[in-house]
Amino acid sequence: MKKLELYYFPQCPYCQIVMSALRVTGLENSVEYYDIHDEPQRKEKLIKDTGRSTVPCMYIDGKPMHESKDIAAWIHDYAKSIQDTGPNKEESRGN
Ligand SMILES: N[C@@H](CCC(=O)N[C@@H](CS)C(=O)NCC(=O)O)C(=O)O
Repeated sequence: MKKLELYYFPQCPYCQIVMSALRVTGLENSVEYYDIHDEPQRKEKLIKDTGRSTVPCMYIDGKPMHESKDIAAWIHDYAKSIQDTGPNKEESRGN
């Protein structure tokens, strides 16, 4: 499984798009959530890493991805890859 970390805040409608994708794919419990309003140091890290302050931002194995639609599409692809190969095998796809 990949390490997934979502930087968000609950009232953000774009974050809700990502949360919804996590819910429908059953991945909502596979993510660490960081509310940037509760944890200002996370917002500082986000700006340092990406030069942007907007959420949602999903760190995938430490690599940040912005844009709710891109993140949601990635989540659906990832969920499918896990279904197709099993949770411990996705790293070996294509070998
Ligand atoms: N196009 C972006 C929009 C993200 C966005 O505008 N997020 C707002 C919250 S709803 C934000 O982070 N605003 C804070 C800022 O601009 O610093 C997406 O779809 O993810």
